[in-house]
Amino acid sequence: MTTDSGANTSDGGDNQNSKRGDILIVDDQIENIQFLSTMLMDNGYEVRQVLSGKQALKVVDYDPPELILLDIMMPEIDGYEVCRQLKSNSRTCQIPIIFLSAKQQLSEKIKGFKVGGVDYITKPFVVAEVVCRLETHLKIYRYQNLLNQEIVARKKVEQQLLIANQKLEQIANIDGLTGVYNRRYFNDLLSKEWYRLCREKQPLSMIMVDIDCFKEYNDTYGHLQGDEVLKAIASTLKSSLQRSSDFVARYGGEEFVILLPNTDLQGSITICENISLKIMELAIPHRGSSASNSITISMGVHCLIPSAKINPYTLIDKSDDALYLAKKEGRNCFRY
Ligand code: GH3
Ligand code: MG
Ligand code: MG
Ligand code: MG
Repeated sequence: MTTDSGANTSDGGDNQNSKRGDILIVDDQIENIQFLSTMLMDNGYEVRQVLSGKQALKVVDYDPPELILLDIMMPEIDGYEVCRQLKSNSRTCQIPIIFLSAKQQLSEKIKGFKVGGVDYITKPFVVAEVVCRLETHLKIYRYQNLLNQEIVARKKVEQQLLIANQKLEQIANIDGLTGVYNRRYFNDLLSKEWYRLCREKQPLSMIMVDIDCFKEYNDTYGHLQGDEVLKAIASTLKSSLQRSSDFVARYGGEEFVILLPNTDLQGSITICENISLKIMELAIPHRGSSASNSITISMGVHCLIPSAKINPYTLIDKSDDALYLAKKEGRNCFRY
C-alpha cells in the first residue's frame, strides 16, 4: 500500500470534527484495516471494521453504514458473495460497496461490478484516490436518499390530497342529514343511467317517496324528532334495495327518490311492497296522521325504456304524477 506523496486529503478547518461518513471496512488482513482506518479517520470519517464476510453481513444488517469498503479474498465468504447477499436484502441493497482487492484482472473487476459493486480499487492503492472515490459515491448515495425521501413525501401528500378530494366529493354528493345521495348527485346519475340505458334499450324505473302528514308530525313531536324520522326512513329505503346499481337520494324536504336501472315495472312494484312492509315494521308512532297511527309513506312508480326522443325529466314527472295519485287516494300506498 502506498500513500499519495504527502498530499493532505483531510478537509482541515471547520469540517474536521464533523462526521463525514459512516464507513465499514471489511478485510481479513488486520494491517490493511488499521492502515485504512487511520487514513479515513484522519480525513474525518467515522470508521467501523470487521475481519470477515460473515461478521460484515451481521453488522450491516444490524446497523447499516453509509458505505462499505470490501475486500474480495477472505476465508469462508468472499467479498463477491458478501456483496451479492447485501444487494439481495431490501434493508441493505442501497448501500454503496467499493471493492478493494489485490486481484488486478479485468475479469475480476467486471465480476465485482456485476455483483453490485459501485467501484473497484486495486491494491496497492493510493489513499487520496480511495478518499476521492469514496467521497463521490457517498455524495451520490446521499443524493439518492434525498430523492427517495422526496418521493415518499410526495406520495404522502398525494395520498392526503386524494383523501381530501374523496371527502369533498362526499360533502358535495351526500345529504348531510340522512347520509343518502343528494339531489345534485341524483340529477347527474339520472342522466348517466339514462344515456347508458338508451344504448342498451333496457328499462329504467323510478320511485318517488313522500312521507305522509309529516308537517303534522313536526308539529306534534318537534322538528328534531322529525329529523330522526327522516334518517330512519332513508336507511330503510337504502336497505330495501337489492342491486348495487339501485340507489336512493333525498329529493327535497321529506321526499326521496329511488332509481332502479335495468328494472321493469313488476320489479319496481316488488320493491315498493318490500319498502311498505319495512316502514310498517318501523312502527314509528304518529298520532296526528290521517293515514295511520304510525309513520307511513306514499310512493309513485314509473318505468320506461329511455330513448333519445324523450327527456330524462319525463321519468320524474311521471313518478310525481303517480305519487300525487297515491296521496289523493288516501296515502300509505303506491301507485303507477
Ligand atoms: P303529505 O302527506 O301531503 O305529504 O303532507 P305533509 O305534511 O307531509 O306535506 P307538507 O308538504 O305539507 O309538509 C312537509 C313537511 O316536511 C313540512 C316540513 O317542515 C317538513 N320537512 C321538510 N324538511 C324537513 C327536515 O329536514 N326536517 C324536518 N324535521 N322536517 C322537514
Ligand atoms: Mg483478503
Ligand atoms: Mg312533500
Ligand atoms: Mg309529505
